[in-house]
Amino acid sequence: MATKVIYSIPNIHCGHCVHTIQSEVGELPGVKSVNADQMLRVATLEFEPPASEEKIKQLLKSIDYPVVG
Ligand SMILES: [Cu+2]
Repeated sequence: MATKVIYSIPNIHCGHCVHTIQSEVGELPGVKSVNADQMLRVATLEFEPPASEEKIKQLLKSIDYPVVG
């Protein structure tokens, strides 16, 4: 069963950020969907194993889009 999460990512500030997040996180095995919102500065994701919140957050941090909160 897929898990749905919404992450606050204050570093999102343009369409390039949205594209980077969607392509990088989308390549993580187990990630079913990822939609970043430039206005709200959030990313909505659906994933299942082997992806995990920890792995997704680590990846986002490594590409300079750390999750806040
Ligand atoms: Cu940007």
